Amino acid sequence: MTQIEILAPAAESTVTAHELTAAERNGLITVAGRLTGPAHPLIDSPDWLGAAREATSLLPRQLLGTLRAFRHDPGADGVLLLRNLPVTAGDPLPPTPGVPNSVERVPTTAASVIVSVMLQLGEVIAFRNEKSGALVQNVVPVPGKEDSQSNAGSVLLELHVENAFHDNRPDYVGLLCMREDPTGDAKLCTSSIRRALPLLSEATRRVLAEPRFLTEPPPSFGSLGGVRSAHPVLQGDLDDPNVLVDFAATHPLDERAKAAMAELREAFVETMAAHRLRVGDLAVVDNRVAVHGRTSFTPRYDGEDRWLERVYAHLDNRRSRVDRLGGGAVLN
Ligand SMILES: O=C(O)CCC(=O)C(=O)O
Ligand SMILES: [Fe+2]
Repeated sequence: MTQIEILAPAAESTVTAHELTAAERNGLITVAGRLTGPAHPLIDSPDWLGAAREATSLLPRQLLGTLRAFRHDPGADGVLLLRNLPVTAGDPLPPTPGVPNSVERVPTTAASVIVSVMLQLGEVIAFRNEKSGALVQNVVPVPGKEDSQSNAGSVLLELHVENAFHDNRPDYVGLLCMREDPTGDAKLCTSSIRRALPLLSEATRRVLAEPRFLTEPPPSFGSLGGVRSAHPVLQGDLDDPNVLVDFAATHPLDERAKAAMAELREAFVETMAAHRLRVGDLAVVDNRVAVHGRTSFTPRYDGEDRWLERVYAHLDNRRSRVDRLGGGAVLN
């Protein structure tokens, strides 16, 4: 889409949040304690990920139940909002990183928490051509990148399925708030196809279910992104389909397909939930059922800007084996 309209969410999120009790929060600090500290290997090493896989079964019982239920059915919104997660073990948070492609290599409380939670949903993965293949990535505004359609930008980030072009895109995207946007303007926006579908005409649904769309890889993937073939935007059972679209990277192949995509975007905007994430909020987006984006905001680059940590997970490690060199967690 060439013309990017304003995402102007009417109200705060109506997505049900699961707030951890003080005891559950302490339970998470204990789990993170098993994975943090100078004696531990770096996050991207097989040893650390193995330790995190062992630690994940020690998460508080109720949280395990909530995650299992979400995996079974992501609900009408396709988003799970967890609140009151620890992001430090009491020590002060460092300044928000302000450099391109910033990632977390040393296991911190926050990194241990988000990885332990995401490991309950699937296998934690990353992409070699994105943020150097690091499993825990920082989502921060970067000077000079203001206008980019990436998470380093601060202009409106269009609604998208994460890595929509990739055959083995993540099934879940976890975004943990480390520091709130001091201006309050930056909001994670999510829309689900389950809420949008009833707003679409029968004819539009049929067009969206045909292979009349092409999705480009982001420039960072270079030639390894490969040439992808035309795909439908709605996939599977048309009564409850999966969605595959990125409104900044998916191109309709004809006029009718273009109109159908525009109608879909309108339906998404109408049914959108906007989340002003607070410290310790973890939004998990089901990347088959929901799209996400972000409103525009004005960074200050003073170390106090909005800061999220992001981790991907997917469900079928065998399905993706062909893309994971050596059987590791990083996909080509
Ligand atoms: O900044 C946000 O709220 C979302 C950014 C995003 O789409 C991402 O990191 O995948
Ligand atoms: Fe995203």
